[in-house]
Amino acid sequence: MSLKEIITVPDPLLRKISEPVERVDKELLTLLDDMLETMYDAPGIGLAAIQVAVPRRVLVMDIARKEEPKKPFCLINPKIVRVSQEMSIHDEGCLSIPEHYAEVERPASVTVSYIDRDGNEQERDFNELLSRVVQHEIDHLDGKQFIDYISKLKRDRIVRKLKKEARRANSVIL
Ligand code: GNR
Ligand code: NI
Repeated sequence: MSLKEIITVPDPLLRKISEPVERVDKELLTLLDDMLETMYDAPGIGLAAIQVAVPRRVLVMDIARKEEPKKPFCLINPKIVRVSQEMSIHDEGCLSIPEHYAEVERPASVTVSYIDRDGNEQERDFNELLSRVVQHEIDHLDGKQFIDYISKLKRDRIVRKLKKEARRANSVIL
């Protein structure tokens, strides 16, 4: 297992539409393990493959608290097949948009079809925080980020700050 580097805005890779996985093989299972390790290390409660620069439709999640046993989810080729009419507003953050948060309105619950790490087709309802995270991660697979839901003014301000930080980080190395 190994830690992967998490890419951040404005890396253009984050806008890429990820490709479906064709088979669940050893290489994919290693990617999933590396993603889980990277997510726990960050720490975060979700991670999409594109955030570690792999344009494949896979995501991992775990919303268990530090003191609770781990409860990892690995979803391959996830697809939202049903959304609730009820909506919910919640503060979101993103490991690829460090230190910025915004309220986002999304369906309160969703039903997602996916392939699990044993290669079996699954369909599952997600509510509350897991619903929030699974929608956030599936957005990443389509090149979308939570800042796409906020005003252009707020989005531009966040992107400008992150660009400035990226320049600063680069010049420290150079
Ligand atoms: O760690 C994360 N927390 C979070 C909080 C509210 C809504 C979504 C998330 S996902 C985020 C990790 C991440 O960036 N996943 O893509
Ligand atoms: Ni994110």
